[in-house]
Amino acid sequence: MTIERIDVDVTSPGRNFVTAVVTTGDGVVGLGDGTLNGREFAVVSYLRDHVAPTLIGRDESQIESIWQYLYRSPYWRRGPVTMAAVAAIDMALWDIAAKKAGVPLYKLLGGASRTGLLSYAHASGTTIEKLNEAIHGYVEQGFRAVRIQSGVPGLDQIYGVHDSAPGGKYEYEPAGRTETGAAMRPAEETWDTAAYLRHLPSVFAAVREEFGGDLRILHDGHHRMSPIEAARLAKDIEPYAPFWLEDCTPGEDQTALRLVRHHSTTPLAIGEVFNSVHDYQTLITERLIDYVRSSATHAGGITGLRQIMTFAGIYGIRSGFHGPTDVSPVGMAANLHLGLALHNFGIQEYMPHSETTLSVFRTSYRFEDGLLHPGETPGLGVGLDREAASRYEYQPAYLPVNRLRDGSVHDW
Ligand code: GCO
Ligand code: MG
Repeated sequence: MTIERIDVDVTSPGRNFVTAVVTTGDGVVGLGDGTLNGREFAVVSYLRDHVAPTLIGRDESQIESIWQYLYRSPYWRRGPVTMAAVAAIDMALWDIAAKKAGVPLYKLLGGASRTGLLSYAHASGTTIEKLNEAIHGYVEQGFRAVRIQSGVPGLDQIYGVHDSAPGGKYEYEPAGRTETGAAMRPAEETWDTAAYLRHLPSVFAAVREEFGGDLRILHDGHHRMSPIEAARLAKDIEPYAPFWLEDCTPGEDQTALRLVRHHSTTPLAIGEVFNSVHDYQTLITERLIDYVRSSATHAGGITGLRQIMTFAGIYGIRSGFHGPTDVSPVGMAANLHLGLALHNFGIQEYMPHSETTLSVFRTSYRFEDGLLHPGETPGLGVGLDREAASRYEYQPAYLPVNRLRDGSVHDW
């Protein structure tokens, strides 16, 4: 059969999502996530104006060939916008292939290599006490791994930190905006790396003391440190046996991690802003990381992410796929099907979507006893209620900007 039409849906049930809806001549519909937080319409235009017209009438079962065509034919390769668009189409084609085969997608990717995917939750608190309270909540829900982010004395709002109501849902969403007259800008935060480096080891110490050695604890440095600062942090938290330290330096400088590795055995994870296997070349061949942080949504879909994981597998590097709420339920399902099938799976980030989001995207994945499972529905197992989706109009929103105390722009 062939691709008959490609629609690109934009909806904002709680936050913005971009979804490619691919329909074949025999009426099978596949979904693909192309959400790029804060740059959604760049992907929409790439898909609508430049990709969709070239694919009508193509054999939808030629997934690899179409991936290579979209990657190589425009001449301009890689980049987050391009690769999110490639991802949206690739996921939709895999969804169609598995629906036609009548099997959950993981069965086309090699079948289940495990019973479920170890997952980590986001725990945070403005103080160590509130953080510990949040961790207790997740442990009670069955999580065996948590990411810990804590407030830093002297700094106001910072990345990843939010107090949730005791027992309540964690719905931290950094994308927003400020409006003054005609101007619409991202919010601004103030950052001080020295204050953070002084405080964080005490957070790790307190969490280990409260929860003992079994709980896996992770932390996201969110690109803010220089290589030598990151080396110091990795060394200072090493006694508390972190599961990983994520994005300790800005990812585009692959060689920065040599210095961090040189000083510490803290496992490192990087790559949520990467979009191709080439972004990982040095990191993988020099064994500078332990976990790949890409998502199917931002790394060219299942085909792109699988390339990365095949390469990483040769070096014993495992997956830790990106799963924040700006990866849609469709993108999350793609991560889960691939993760279940991969040999070198490590852990999966799990930030549950809001009830509003889940009233539009109907999922069949499940979380039980600390493990996620993609479910047995044929395809990706996610349905999009397009009628409900059309009621949630796009809301312009941007990730915050970070400034040092003297006003200079810093990495957020
Ligand atoms: C994570 C990420 C996210 C990003 C977000 C940006 O580890 O989950 O760092 O929280 O900030 O995906 O859109
Ligand atoms: Mg991160």
